[in-house]
Amino acid sequence: MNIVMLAPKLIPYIEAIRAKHFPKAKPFEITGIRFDDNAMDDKFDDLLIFSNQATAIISYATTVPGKFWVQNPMGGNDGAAFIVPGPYEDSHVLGIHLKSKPDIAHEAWVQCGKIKYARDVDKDGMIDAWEPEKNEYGNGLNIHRANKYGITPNVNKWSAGCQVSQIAAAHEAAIEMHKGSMNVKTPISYLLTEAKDWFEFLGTEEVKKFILGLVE
Ligand SMILES: [Ca+2]
Ligand SMILES: [Ca+2]
Repeated sequence: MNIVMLAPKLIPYIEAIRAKHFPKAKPFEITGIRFDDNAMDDKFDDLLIFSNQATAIISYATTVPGKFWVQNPMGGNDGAAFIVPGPYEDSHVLGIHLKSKPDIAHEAWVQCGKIKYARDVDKDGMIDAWEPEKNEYGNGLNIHRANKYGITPNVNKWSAGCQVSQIAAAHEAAIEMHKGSMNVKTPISYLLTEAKDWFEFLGTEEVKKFILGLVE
């Protein structure tokens, strides 16, 4: 299936929002937008934007874990990990997601820097104010795809805290974009935003509608 959403007109907005957090732009960047903090619906209702200076690839995605891992935290942890919105400089590098599981393993962006996250200790699928944030390294909060082909309907087990693209073709196209834009051994910087962060740049509160409206 070939459903890759390209939005070159999004580039000035991405540059503006990223310039608030990063001193220098990189030739390839990943920006997430969390629209819905609630993990219990198992929906790919967030967006991941992969961009170089010329164009952006948009994929429907999740930036929160799926219900299964909320209720059954991975590795005996007290709650599923939710990345805290914010800028993460040199946070990911191109590599293999879940190298140890050949049936799932695939090329993706693996965590190589510090990423702040919170654990959903009461397992309600949301991060509450009392659930403390951590600042940790090497926790495998990767940026990868769901099913190898097509469009995966629900999050299910695909995210225990990773940022996951719903559209396989968009993930593949983004990897090609990365390889064509810069040395893939150099880490890239992930920025996780929320819809409200975009209001001042877009001039509308209908952030998702506006961004998808830029797709060519
Ligand atoms: Ca959701
Ligand atoms: Ca909670």
